[in-house]
Amino acid sequence: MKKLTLTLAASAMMAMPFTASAKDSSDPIVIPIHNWSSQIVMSHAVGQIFESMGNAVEFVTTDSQAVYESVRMGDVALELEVWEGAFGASFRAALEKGGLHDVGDHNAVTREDWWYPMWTKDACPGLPSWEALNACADLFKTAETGDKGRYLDGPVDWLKHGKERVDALGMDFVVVNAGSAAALWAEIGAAEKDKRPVVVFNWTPNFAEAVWPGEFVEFPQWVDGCDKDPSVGPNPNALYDCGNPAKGYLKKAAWDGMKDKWPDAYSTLEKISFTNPQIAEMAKFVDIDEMEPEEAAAEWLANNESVWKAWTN
Ligand code: TMO
Repeated sequence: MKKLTLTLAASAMMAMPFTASAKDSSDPIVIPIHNWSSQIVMSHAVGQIFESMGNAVEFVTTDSQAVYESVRMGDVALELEVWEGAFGASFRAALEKGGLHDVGDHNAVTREDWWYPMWTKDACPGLPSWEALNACADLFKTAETGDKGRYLDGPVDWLKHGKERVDALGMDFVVVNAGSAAALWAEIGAAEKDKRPVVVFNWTPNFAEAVWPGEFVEFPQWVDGCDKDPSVGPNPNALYDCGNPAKGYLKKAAWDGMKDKWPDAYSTLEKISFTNPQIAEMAKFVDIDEMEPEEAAAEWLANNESVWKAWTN
């Protein structure tokens, strides 16, 4: 009797490898959360997808650069939004050390850079060139920045190197770091009333493009090495004398151990791919509709079952 059971179990197992894979660990899959809305909502959406497959999930708020070290060490299992412009350097550094890998790109094109709402161009018609912006620096003067223009950069952990760029290109701007993404939207919103010229850090895909028509400032085109080799870019003696990539990637990354520990979840992660409009909508649910991230994620999943169900089998 015992022997028969074993034989049945063995034959059942032999029939399985190409259908259901090995069972995922019951340990929670730890997903890192950062400080911009699409990443937070996407992380909850993917967490809810994993839960629908029977996995346990935990969220932890982490620094958006240090997270690559956390993924590499297996302290968190994955990262869902590796933006080339902001995180390419930290991601590549962690890849070289080993312990994490590239799980493929979302079907999205990203850009992160200096940006202005369209009314700014009425006051400075030579835009979007950075030289024209610089010639209009007076328009952006504030009490805080004296005789220089004010550029509101992202929170420091996004490492946009705005100050280095201003120095490298000899611009008449002072770089101020926003305390949060919300401070960027508040700056644009406040300027909108009297159509005051402003230039702030922004990115796409994001909800903002549906609210405020605008453009990115065109800096010297990004070339590989601009952040590593001073001779690359127009200033032979400086790093960061280029814009960010204008057609950047958006990648997924995972801890090397994820595949063995949670093979079903890993196989879903491989298939996950969000588009620009889907990512912008996730941000909109929070930044315009004022939903909580968990709620926004649930709403997105409820509206898009045919998209994500296909990733789970
Ligand atoms: C990393 N971010 C999308 C905020 O530029």
